[in-house]
Amino acid sequence: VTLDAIELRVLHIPLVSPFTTSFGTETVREVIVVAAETPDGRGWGEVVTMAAPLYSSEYTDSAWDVLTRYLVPALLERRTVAAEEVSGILHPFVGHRMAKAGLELAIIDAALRAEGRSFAQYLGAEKTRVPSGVSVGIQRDPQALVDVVGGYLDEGYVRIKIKIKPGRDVDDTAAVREAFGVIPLQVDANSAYTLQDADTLAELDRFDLLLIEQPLQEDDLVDHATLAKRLRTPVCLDESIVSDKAAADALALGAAAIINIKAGRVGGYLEAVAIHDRARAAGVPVWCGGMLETGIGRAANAALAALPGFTLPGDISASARFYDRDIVTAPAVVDDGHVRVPTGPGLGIEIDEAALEAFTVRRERLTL
Ligand code: OSB
Ligand code: MG
Repeated sequence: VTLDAIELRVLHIPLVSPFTTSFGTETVREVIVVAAETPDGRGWGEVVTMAAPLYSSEYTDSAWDVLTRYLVPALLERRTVAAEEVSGILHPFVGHRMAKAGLELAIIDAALRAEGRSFAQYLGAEKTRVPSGVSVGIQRDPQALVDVVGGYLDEGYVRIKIKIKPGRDVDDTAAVREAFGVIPLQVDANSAYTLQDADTLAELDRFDLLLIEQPLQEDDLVDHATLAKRLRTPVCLDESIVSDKAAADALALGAAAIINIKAGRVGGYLEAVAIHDRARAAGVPVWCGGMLETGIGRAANAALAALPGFTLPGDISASARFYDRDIVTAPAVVDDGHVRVPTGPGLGIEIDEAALEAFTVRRERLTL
C-alpha cells in the first residue's frame, strides 16, 4: 500500500467492571489505535500495551515514543510498503513488539481492504466461528468469584480461566470446581510465583485443570521446564513466548506443553502464525490469548483463532465482557458459546467514529 499518513490515538475506554490480576487492577482500558491512511482508505490496528509496564516491559508511553520517533517514520519513508515487508523494515529496532504489531496490523488491514480480501482468509483460517472462553479476574473472595463465573457460564462461555496469585490460588480454584463440577477450567498466574512455590502449585493438580498459565517470570524458561516435571497440570506459557524463536526454545527445553499466542506480545499476527505452525508441527496445542482488545483486535483475534492448530478455546469473549461501548459498529457477541470470524474485507469491521472520538485523549497524525 501507499502510505499518505499514519494517525495514532490514545483511547481511554471504561471497563464494565474492574479487572484484577496478580499484577494489578484496571478500571479503564488505555489503548493505542493506529490508522494507516492510503489513497484507497484507512486500515486499522491496535497496540495492546497497558498503561504501566506490569504485564510486560512495554507500556502506553513507551509504545507512543517508539512509534512516533522510529517505527512510523521508518515506514512512511518507504512511501509504498507491502504488509509482508513491515516486520523486516522494523526489525532493526530492538524489542517494542506490541508497538510493531499494532502498526503492522493497520498496514495489513489497509492492504486487504484494497484487495477485497478478508484477514481470516489471508491468515489461513479454516473455521467460521471460534469457541469462546473468558478470563475472570481475581474477586473479593472465592464466593464472589463463584457468582461471577456462574454469570459467564449462563452466558454460554465454554471455558473458564481464573486469575490466581499467591494466597488466592487453591481456595479460589477449589470453590469454582466445587460449584460447577467438570467444566473446562484453567488458571493464569501472570508470573506471580517462583520455583519455591512448587508445592503450592502442585496442590492445584487435584482440580484437573486444562493448564496453568505462566506461573513463573518471563525469562524463567529453564525454571518452567523444572516446574513442569513436578506438576501433573500442563504448563502453558504466555509472557515468556515473545517470539517464534522463544517458542522454539521453550519447546526444545520442555518448558511449555501448551502455548498462549498473543499477536501483540510476539510482534504481530504473521509472527503469531509462525508460532502456530511450529507448535502444530510439534503436536503442541495453542490457543489465542487476549489483551482486553477493542473491536479492532477482537476481530483480528477471532480470525487468528480460526487456524487449525488453535485446538483449545481462547480468551475470545464478547465485547460486552469488558465494554459497554466499543469503537466498532458491530461489536463481537457470544452466540451458542462461539464468536463469529469476520468475513468482510480486511478485519471486516467498521469503526464507530463517534465512539472513537469520544474515547480519544491524545492524537497525532504523522506524515513524511
Ligand atoms: O495474561 O492473559 C493475560 C489481560 C491483560 C493482560 C494479560 C492477560 C489478560 C487476560 C485477559 O487474561 C484476556 C482477555 O482479553 O480476555
Ligand atoms: Mg496470561
